[in-house]
Amino acid sequence: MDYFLTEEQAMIRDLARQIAEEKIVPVRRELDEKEEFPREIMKMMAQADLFGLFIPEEYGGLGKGSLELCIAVEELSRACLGVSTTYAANALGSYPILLFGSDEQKKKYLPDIASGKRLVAFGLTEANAGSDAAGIQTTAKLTGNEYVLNGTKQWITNGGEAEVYTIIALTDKTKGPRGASAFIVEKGTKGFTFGKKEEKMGIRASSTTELIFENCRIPKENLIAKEGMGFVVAMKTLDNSRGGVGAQGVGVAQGAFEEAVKFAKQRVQFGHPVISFQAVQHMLADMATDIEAARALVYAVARFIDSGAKDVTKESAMAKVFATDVGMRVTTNAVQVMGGSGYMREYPVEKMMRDAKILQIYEGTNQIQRNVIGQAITKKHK
Ligand code: COS
Repeated sequence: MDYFLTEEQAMIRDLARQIAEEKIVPVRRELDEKEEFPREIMKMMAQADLFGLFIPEEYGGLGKGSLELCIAVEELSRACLGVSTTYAANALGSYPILLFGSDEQKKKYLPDIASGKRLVAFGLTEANAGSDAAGIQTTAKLTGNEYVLNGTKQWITNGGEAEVYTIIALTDKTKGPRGASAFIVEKGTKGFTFGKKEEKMGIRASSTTELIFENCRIPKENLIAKEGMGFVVAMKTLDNSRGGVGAQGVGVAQGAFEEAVKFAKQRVQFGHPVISFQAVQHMLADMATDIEAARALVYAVARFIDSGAKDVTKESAMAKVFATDVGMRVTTNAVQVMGGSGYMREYPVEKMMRDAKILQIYEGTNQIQRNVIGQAITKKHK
């Protein structure tokens, strides 16, 4: 379907697709099996200016928006969700600075993010604060000119690999979500270490670790916005990035669908290619329809965000929940269409199905997204 992309948006799509097909597809299985971080691929993406897409021109980026980022994320996800997660989590980690940082903070960090020199990670989740994000226990205490951080963040994408971390911690334990604040912490700061690299079901090329803060002192200038604004920074960050998770769902679904069609044309049973059977065609028809609907919603929400709309909470949750459910459904059905072959590691769809599962979990489970949408509807109609 024609999504009326500008010439520039089509160029971004073609560039990301070329990198995906030439550089990612040949190594994705190896990266998955060895749980290897895609450092070389990140370098190539940096050379292609893909890290600068969403960074304003005045800070060394290309000044594009959510739609361009979603287009790039979709193409990378069509090849490998492990790689696209690394790339998308960098944007997630950058949003607190981009949306709420001071001019000094932006000048200090955004140019290196735009060039791909420094990778970013976002640290909100803790052992006892997943869906209940306001339940974090990591603290940040102002002592003289420094904040002292204590606590542990869990399951942080790009952990250990990123140079810059945007962290949500409590500056006032008595105030609940209103006692949270956002900070920038650089790798190498004394008292900031990493836990072991997690072993995951999917997206195994991406790095996931704990972030451990033990009397970690950071300059007070590293506070983002004001004390007490941390929960809002986190929520607005997620509002801006959840569409990108939707784009991951579209991309992985597209990749799996193409594999299933290719296979169904070649596989002969009962004397005919299996694609000639109506049972298979109906599955492929549903998969193709799901993908178009998800892409249309993700692009529409990205355009809505780029229009400067103030409140995109409900819409970004809708894009995330719909497109990632599609990602899971389509990858599962791609395995089904390919039968025994689909289940074998020789073909890429078993990896795609394993990878897709995380999309229904991270950046807020799909149950939480439905809560968010439900709360927005309730608020509007009360
Ligand atoms: N934008 C701006 N402010 C927001 C907001 C948003 N999208 N969502 C919530 N807030 C504000 C609320 O307005 C409220 O402010 P006040 O205290 O001034 O009224 C405050 O934040 C707390 O909101 P709420 O009471 O809704 O918080 P809950 O503790 O009930 O949180 C949700 C519920 C669903 C919002 C939250 O826990 C959530 O999104 N969980 C999933 C977290 C997640 O995505 N984790 C993944 C980590 S990153 S991979």
